[in-house]
Amino acid sequence: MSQPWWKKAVVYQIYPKSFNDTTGSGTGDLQGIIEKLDYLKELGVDVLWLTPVYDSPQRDNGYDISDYYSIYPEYGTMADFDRLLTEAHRRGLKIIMDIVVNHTSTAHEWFKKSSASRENDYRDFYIWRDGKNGEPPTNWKSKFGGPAWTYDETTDQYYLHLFDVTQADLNWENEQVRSKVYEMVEFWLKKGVDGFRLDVINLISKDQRFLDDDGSTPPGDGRRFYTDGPRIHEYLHELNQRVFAKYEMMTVGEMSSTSIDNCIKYTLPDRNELNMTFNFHHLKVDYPGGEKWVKADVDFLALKRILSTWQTEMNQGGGWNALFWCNHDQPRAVSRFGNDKKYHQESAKMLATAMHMMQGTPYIYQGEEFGMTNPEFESIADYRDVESLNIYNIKKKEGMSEEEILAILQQKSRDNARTPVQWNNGKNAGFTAGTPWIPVAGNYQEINAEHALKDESSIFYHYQKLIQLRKKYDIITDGDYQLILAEHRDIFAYIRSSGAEKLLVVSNFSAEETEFILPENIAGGGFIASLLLSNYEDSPTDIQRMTLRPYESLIYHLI
Ligand code: TEU
Repeated sequence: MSQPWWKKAVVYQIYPKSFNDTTGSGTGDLQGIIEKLDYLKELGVDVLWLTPVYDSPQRDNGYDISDYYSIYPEYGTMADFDRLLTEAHRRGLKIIMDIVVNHTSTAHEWFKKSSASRENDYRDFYIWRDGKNGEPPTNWKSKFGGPAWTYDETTDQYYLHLFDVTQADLNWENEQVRSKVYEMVEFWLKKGVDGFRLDVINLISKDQRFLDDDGSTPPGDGRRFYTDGPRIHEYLHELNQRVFAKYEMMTVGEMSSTSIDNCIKYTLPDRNELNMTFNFHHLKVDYPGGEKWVKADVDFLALKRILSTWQTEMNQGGGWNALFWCNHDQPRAVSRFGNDKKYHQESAKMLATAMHMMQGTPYIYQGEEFGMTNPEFESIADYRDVESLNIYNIKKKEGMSEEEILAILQQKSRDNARTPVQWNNGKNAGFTAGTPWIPVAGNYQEINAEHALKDESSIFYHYQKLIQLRKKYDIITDGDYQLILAEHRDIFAYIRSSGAEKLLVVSNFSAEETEFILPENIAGGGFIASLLLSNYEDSPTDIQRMTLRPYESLIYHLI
């Protein structure tokens, strides 16, 4: 069965600000990406996802766009972008852009006009409402802390911002807004980009009654009262039919606090909305009661249950998952789910195997391919992220000690994934000749790309092999998924099956040895098992009963 190309593709996410600086500005740039294209080709990825490179005041590192049609000057020029696209395509690499159309920066021309008076052509480009007895229109909270409405004295109304106060939500009810967005999307497609990651796209439709949050949202589900809104599927289908349908391209929607039913609807091919979705439920298993800003351990059984539910239900529903452990908003995977000290290599490889052998399109976040870790910053002066700095100030006001807040940020801050890519053991890890916009992690002399490339047993080459397996075995793309040993407290194991062919993927998520016994209903299958990949040199070949070493992770082909 011929599958669309993006079902066999592997995507590499680039956060340009921290990727590679060629000017000495301390900020990464587009030329810096061009200089690493051969490295990415060597890894074997197919698509590069660039987080926003448009002009922006950089309050939220580009997710606050002030001009969709120009490049943020520190990253380079439109000519640099065109050259990057050409050089990537020349190497058979596709590029998808990050579009942020739930909101713009308040520095965008549209917002400047909209906020100038109550009566103008742009007023309804954003969401303005009267206050209630001197209070905001609803009790909604910004994702970055504080109220989601800000009062504007000039026009004596509040505007909505689900994120930072400088990120004003667009009013998608306004057909003019939708037309402007579709026009912009097509501008980039006509330049030759190969698709888009759509930022918090399930927030663009708001229930026009603007009801208060009544607290009924189940913990851990974040903001269900304003996600997957009443017209979301209508808007995505319109965007698809007006623009996407005319191009051979790929789309992935970032879905904040969403549901499986909606993600099946977003990605069912004949609904013509999106190709795949990111959901974050598996990345909230260390949010006790849904609360992110506390130090907490990972709930491993919940992690396995959630990953498996999304595998089976999206597969049965005809949907398609984006697979990922980390991105620019999440802590580094090996620090969060693995062991970034004693078992750094073994656990980073284990996480890669566990994620990449599932059904979906895998995403590798810059530096993940050689095991970059959380930086363990010890001072608030090292942090840059607007969300983290807001939370720091809020917790301080609430009386939390500096030490406790810093311990929480060390574990949960988005800056954990935003430190400069560690290219080598030279000054600033080879990221910049200048002063990096954010400190480099202290372990760059041991953990860097150059060192990984010289070590044939490195994490880099483990990722390279996983990508090669995906190209070779259709079962990874098409096979069904079945979790086994669901209650095992250390092992995450699953079976992929396609007819008589199976893959057995077994991962020890603990730092202790543990016993693996193949379940009866599989053991008697009369198959021959061949080991396809391991993260240890001498792994067992008899799969009936195995003693797994710390973070040992194995892929067997059963046929
Ligand atoms: O992220 C959406 C979002 O909710 C993030 O804030 C993230 O899930 C949260 O911080 C985890 O606690 C997207 C972008 O990926 C993020 O970088 C932007 O800050 C945000 O939207 C606003 O555009």
